[in-house]
Amino acid sequence: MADFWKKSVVYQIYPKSFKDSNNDGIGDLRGIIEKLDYLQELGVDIIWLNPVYASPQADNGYDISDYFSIYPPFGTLDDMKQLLQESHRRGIKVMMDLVVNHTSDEHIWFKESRKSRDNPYRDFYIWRDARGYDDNRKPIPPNNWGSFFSGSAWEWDENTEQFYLHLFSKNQPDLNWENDLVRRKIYDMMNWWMQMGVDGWRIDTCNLYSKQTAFLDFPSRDGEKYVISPMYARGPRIHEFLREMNREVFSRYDCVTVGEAPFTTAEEAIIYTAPGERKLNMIFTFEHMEIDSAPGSMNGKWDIAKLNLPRLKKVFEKWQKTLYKKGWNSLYWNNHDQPRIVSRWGDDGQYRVKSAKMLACILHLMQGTPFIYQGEEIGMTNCRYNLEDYNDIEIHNAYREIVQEQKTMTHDEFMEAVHKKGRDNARTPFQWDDSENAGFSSARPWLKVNPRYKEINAEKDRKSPDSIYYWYQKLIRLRKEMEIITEGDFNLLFPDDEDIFAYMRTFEDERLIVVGNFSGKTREIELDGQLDVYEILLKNYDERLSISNRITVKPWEVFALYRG
Ligand code: TEU
Ligand code: CA
Repeated sequence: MADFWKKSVVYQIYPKSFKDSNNDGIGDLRGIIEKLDYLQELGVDIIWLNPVYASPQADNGYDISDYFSIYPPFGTLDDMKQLLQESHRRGIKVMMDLVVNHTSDEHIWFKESRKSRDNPYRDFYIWRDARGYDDNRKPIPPNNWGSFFSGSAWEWDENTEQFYLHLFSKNQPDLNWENDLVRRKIYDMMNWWMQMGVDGWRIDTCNLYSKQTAFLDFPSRDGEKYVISPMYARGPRIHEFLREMNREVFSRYDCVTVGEAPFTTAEEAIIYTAPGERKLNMIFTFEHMEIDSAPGSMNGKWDIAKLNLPRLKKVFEKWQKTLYKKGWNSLYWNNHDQPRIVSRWGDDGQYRVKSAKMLACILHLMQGTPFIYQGEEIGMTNCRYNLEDYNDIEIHNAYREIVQEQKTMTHDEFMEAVHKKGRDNARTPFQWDDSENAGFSSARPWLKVNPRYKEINAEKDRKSPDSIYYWYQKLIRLRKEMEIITEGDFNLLFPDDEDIFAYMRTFEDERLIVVGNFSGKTREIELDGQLDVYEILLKNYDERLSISNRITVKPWEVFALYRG
């Protein structure tokens, strides 16, 4: 069915933390199969699986050593085939995670490539000579490019006396997309998975493949030794490559694609997602997720700014209006790289349920395809662990660089930032019930369970009609029932209000007004129009909501008014 993804809701599963079926402390494919009924009852249409391929797990699967086999603790190819079969039997499609900007350094291609300068696989990766040598005869990297995981984007290989490029960790060498054979092998691999029955792709760092092949320094700020530049995402051939990927793979199937596109603006998103461009169906933007990073800080995401709601609203307004009738938005608050939204911009204390519902409603009633990250539907929260409890390479590399080397943050300051923004906030085991390890496993999990699992778990939510779970179930259903949600336009209300996020959707004679309070304050608002013809579609307070032009909005309250 054309554009099925426009009325779909995607549920993102981080397999390592979803359900452990064989009690080794690691989530697995059979655990996901066990929970497909749960997902079917929630009403999700598509599952996005984070990488399940063979991997040494340096970056939890984003370092792939074999694209044609499953990471053994997750299961086997037969388990994957059964997961596809069982999902399809329930009317649920499955997207795989495509990680082809880089492989693991344990991939056979890289093992060969690093053997010698004239190895047939040498040109599968990006090798460059040292720019020179310092006084201690230490080789100097070819340029000042920085890794997203701290330090230089170049790693010296003693054996062949050259550097190789890695925009992420040194265990994730970048593939050379200029090499036609590399691209051919990637497309063949993708078609192999599509032939198995995979329904689409979440494309990791989809806009980083094309490099600035002159490999010149990027402009740097004072004291900035390594630069992570937006020019990473503006390589000269990126659109050619994505169009080629569409021609060689996507165009042959009725599939859904979403590209993770760091640095991309709303205007550029049209070039990635306009149907006529024949590239991707939608992209993940990072712009709204960077609102609470102090601008221009040398400590990047770890320098946290307070949420500026007017700025957040303007970002959403820009993406809604720019892509309207031109492209398509993905809609997300959470994923495996982001902290839990109810802790980040809601209230994970006394107003946890109300604020989680408010956040969900504001997101899901906009135009685009919503992505629910596992645990979001039951209001899972951030965790506060000690440094040694964390597993994430991004956290540990940043600690070494920021606290131990640059000393631009103290241990306590950095730990406070990890508790607020660390990726492992999203990666703690799913909280199924209040039994040991939250019902995730009877073995010690690979990452500690969030201690709040006794209070926050799926079993408890499914027993309570007013739970966040059933709120999400209703939002998912409304998307299928109400054309205004998928087709309507978007107009922001009260743009400068620092507490209230409100907007109007219009579709033919239909109107939808959504009002959310992003604060613990009680506020008064004035709504224009003849409100007595509106019905209350959703509200997160039990008390009767009297609809008039002057409305009192309670702490973390959200309501949606509809006129047919
Ligand atoms: O993330 C790409 C990316 O930009 C992130 O590294 C982001 O900058 C960072 O996580 C913000 O904290 C993708 C995957 O989603 C991520 O899990 C992988 O680590 C990364 O690519 C490398 O494959
Ligand atoms: Ca397991």
